[in-house]
Amino acid sequence: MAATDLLRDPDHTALLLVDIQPDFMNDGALATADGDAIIPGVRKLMQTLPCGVMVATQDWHPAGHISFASSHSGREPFETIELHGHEQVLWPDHCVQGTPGAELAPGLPWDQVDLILRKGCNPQVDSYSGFRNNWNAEGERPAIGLAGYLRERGIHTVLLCGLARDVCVQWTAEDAVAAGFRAGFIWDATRPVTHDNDPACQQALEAASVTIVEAADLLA
Ligand code: VGL
Ligand code: ZN
Repeated sequence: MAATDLLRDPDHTALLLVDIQPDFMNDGALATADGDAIIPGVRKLMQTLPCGVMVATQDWHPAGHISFASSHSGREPFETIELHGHEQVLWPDHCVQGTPGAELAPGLPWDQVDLILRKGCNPQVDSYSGFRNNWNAEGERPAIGLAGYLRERGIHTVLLCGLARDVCVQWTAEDAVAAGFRAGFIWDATRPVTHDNDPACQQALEAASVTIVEAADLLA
């Protein structure tokens, strides 16, 4: 799908701002590759992209969250374990509820956002996507309300930006398509936690029918 097709119907299009929080930015607890660099582009999108709804997600973990390496004795950040039958990366402590690193990043017009949706609040389950938690002990990925919200607002297309490209933005985009939305992934308004994941990330997005676009294509 061409970028211009994604913007055919601004009233029915939402901008999703995924996890733009200090802990994912330069010098953050779980820094992406130059996350700071997306801020001017995201600001421009928030100010000028014609869309009916803006939603921000916020990674929001209780202290001692199961995804933290520090919660597993003898484990280091970025090791993987099996959790509820699936591979789980163990992360450095990040986005702990109420801490400065968990706030929405400074320098963006958050007042204009319609909905701020917090995720990752269950101490025993991780949550990458803004639509669903990762798998729980019952092998389910319970939805957290975003699809219903967007549908009630008449949205059929979502445009995604934020952090991290290869984790939460990717999972949110894939789940958006699975929930029946058209999805555009604004590549240059994202940054990865793992740089060599870019080809795999692109492939996964294409396989999921997510359209990869550049901000300039949408603002032209
Ligand atoms: C994220 C790892 C752990 C993200 C959140 O926002 O991409 N990554 N928690
Ligand atoms: Zn997290």
